[in-house]
Amino acid sequence: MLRIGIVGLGQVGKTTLFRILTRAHGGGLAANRPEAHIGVVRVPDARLDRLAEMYRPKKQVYAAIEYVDTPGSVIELARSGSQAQLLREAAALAHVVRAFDSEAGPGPAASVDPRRDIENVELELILSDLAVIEKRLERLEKEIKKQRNAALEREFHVLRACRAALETQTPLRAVPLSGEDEKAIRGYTFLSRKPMLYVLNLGEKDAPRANAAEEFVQAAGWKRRPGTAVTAICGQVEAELAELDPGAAAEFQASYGLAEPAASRLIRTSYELLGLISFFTVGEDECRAWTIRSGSTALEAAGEIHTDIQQGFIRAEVVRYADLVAAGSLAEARSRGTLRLEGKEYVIEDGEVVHFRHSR
Ligand SMILES: Nc1nc2c(ncn2[C@@H]2O[C@H](COP(=O)(O)OP(=O)(O)O)[C@@H](O)[C@H]2O)c(=O)[nH]1
Ligand SMILES: [Mg+2]
Repeated sequence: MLRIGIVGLGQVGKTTLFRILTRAHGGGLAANRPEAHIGVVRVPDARLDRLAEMYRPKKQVYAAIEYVDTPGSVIELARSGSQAQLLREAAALAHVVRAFDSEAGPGPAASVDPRRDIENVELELILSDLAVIEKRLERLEKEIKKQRNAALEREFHVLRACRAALETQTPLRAVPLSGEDEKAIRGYTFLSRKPMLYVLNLGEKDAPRANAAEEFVQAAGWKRRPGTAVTAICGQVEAELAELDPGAAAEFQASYGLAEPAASRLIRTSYELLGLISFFTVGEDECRAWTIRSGSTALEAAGEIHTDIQQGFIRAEVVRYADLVAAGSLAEARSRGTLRLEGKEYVIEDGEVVHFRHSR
């Protein structure tokens, strides 16, 4: 399962966010490590809810992501060899940035300055990657002198290009690499290459603006960088929301002018940032959302469900979510011609309902 690391300076609301996500979204602690908490969080999806209303299945299964709460400050983690592993294992990082006033500010820099905090953390990730690259380049140079080796030479050139970028303080996620080049350095799990979700943790008075993270971005004059996304949340308010039963929560939410819990939006944004989409399978036993990378083929999607379905793949019956809802059933969608038969190479789109025909 894909894992997202919740990182940030100390006392910015990382654990608060972790609790909100795991409590309000069907989460549970998947594992307990002394140094970290890992929680499985389901991806809210109104489309799946609607499909379940149609089919009344015995089971309804949402897509899920893992979040890991990291201790202390991400700066210490990045500097410490052993603890940096927590960061390396993550497919993406969610950087909680303090935008609320508090007595217990994050260390010596007690003032609220999201842009400064973002840049400090970015710099730390860049320095961490630079240290790894410097060491590796030294060794590679010697090895290449001893014997010609195309793979090592490719790695050498890619790392040199990466180093050049880092030296101008460009994070590696902003460096475009070909598929082959990306493969050559994938094993390093560079920290500045991980997709980054900035989570502005707003004060209570800004809670109604939590839907408008873009406004904050523009006000702060940030340039949008590749591989990043921004969302806002009010940790305090959301923590209270997560404690309430659904009816009271809806009222409380409305009183803050919020259309939906910011946590739902945050989870969806994480999902999009990772380039993930959902397709659905439906039936009386189970209605389920499956996670695939955008651009995946029908054959790859089949493999997500079961290798037997992939190996015995015959055809995929595909209908868009809205067309299925309009038709009311797969049979009716078929007679309306909105249900299509597709082959192995068909690229699945977000929200499609798929039924695999297979020979096993
Ligand atoms: N005022 C305010 N306080 C918050 C908010 N989010 C977290 N806090 C407080 O900030 C402190 C640190 O929060 P915590 O989640 O433990 O931060 P961590 O060190 O990053 O894990 C706690 O006292 C929280 O109650 C918020 O949105 N507004
Ligand atoms: Mg904490």
